[in-house]
Amino acid sequence: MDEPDPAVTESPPLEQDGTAVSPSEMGAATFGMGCFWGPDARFGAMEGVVRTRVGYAGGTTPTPRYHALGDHTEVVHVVYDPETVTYDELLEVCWANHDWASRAPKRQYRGVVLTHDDHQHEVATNQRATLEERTGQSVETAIEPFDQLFLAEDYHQKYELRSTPVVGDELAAQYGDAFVDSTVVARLNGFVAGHGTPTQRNEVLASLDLPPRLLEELRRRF
Ligand code: MHO
Repeated sequence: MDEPDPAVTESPPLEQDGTAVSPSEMGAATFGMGCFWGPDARFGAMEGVVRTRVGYAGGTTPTPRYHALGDHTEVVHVVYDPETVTYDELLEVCWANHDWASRAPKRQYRGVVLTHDDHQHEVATNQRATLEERTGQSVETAIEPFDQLFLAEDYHQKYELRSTPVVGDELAAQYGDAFVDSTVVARLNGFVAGHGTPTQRNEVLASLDLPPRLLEELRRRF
């Protein structure tokens, strides 16, 4: 198994594979929503999301790994273009796709919104208040300042796509080191999990320069 340096420093996100976007124009959002495989796919399919990564955050243990998490939690870390998708919208997807009303039995799977700045903190606390008012239930999901992301092992990144027969292995080989950070791979990971619209899927497939057999195989999957 690969053991990358777990402490992640921000490298420029990739807009379309290979095109660097200035990190200053991008927003980052981090959510703990239970097992991180599902949120990785869900956010990856969203327009405006330029990169997803899964990792461990929200704790103090120095170098968490999947089998030695310490006090960290599984999170999805999203880099997004604020001109296309807002933090409010990402956060709504977060509430709608995890069990915010219960306390997870393990800290590994707790609900947590890790905010990157004051604006995010304000949006998160406002949305939490609205949710409680609307439902009459209290929110157990924590809202805490983001500190650091420890990148999860390769086999957890884009898990849905990676574990799709044939295409997973072939795309991982095609993309190599770019697999984890690629916008297109994030979309495909979402599509194989059933997310995205037919228009979106066709657009992405049409933009891909892949062997016809691989494209055919992808089409069969969504
Ligand atoms: N359902 C999975 C959870 C893995 S997730 C990355 C399992 O039973 O192992 O924690």
